[in-house]
Amino acid sequence: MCSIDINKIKTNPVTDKLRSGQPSVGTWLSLCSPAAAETMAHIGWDWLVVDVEHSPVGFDTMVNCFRAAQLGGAIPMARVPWNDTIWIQRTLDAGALGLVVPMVNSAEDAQHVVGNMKYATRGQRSFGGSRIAAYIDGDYRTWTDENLAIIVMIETVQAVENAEAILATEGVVGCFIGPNDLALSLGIHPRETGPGTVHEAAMMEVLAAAKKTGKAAGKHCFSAAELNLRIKQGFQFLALSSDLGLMSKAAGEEFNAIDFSGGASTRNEEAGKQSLY
Ligand code: 3PY
Ligand code: MG
Repeated sequence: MCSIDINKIKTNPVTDKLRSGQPSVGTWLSLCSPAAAETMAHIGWDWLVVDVEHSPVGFDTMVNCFRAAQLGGAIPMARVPWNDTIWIQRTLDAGALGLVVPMVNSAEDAQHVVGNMKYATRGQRSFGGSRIAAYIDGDYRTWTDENLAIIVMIETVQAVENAEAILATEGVVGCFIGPNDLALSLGIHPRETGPGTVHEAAMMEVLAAAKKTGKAAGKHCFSAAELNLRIKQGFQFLALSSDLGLMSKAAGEEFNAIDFSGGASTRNEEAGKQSLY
């Protein structure tokens, strides 16, 4: 038989890094494209999150994005559309090695996430196998106990108030701040954020809760400059933009660098600025 060597996954490097206090950086996949996922995986990100909450990705395409991410060497993850038993179970069975779960507002919500991601007796995930089990070094069922990256989103005022209880929930590996929804919940525009704002103060409260509970705090960042600052502050699970955002930004910058004096096209000051991520 002729075969190629596909290394088995021993532990989840994302979970390992977060538990040992290191930063772990990835990006979002919003383009619904396995080809984009594969290209992104080769860049070197630790993980790639398929955004099933805010992109029009279909289930089959999500699975192909997981395959492409893994082939390129990135840990395949997803953001499920909601804290929902069926979505969590099906997405894990489809091959995600970690989930980002939106709108987790209380310890009870966090327990719901953990319970749905763990098999009995730690939780109530039904055991039907997962396509990624074939790539795990060992028994997938027991591997998941310690290795799935369980990331809960803190993106409302209520969640900030409950951050310590949410993060203290057994099984939660870390949290991820959604800056846009947090801004809306605070009653401000998503652009009215940054140093000196109520938004920044709320984020620092979440970071303090993470430090107190020994869990990882994270955030969606808009630029590498911001991401570098967040690492210095102690944030760990950090996303930089998305495939869509990065493509749009790069294309906009290149487009506007064209010499339009001969009338080839018209400069577009808004190019590349439409997408937040
Ligand atoms: C938000 O900004 O609300 C997000 O969910 C980012 O991922
Ligand atoms: Mg959000």
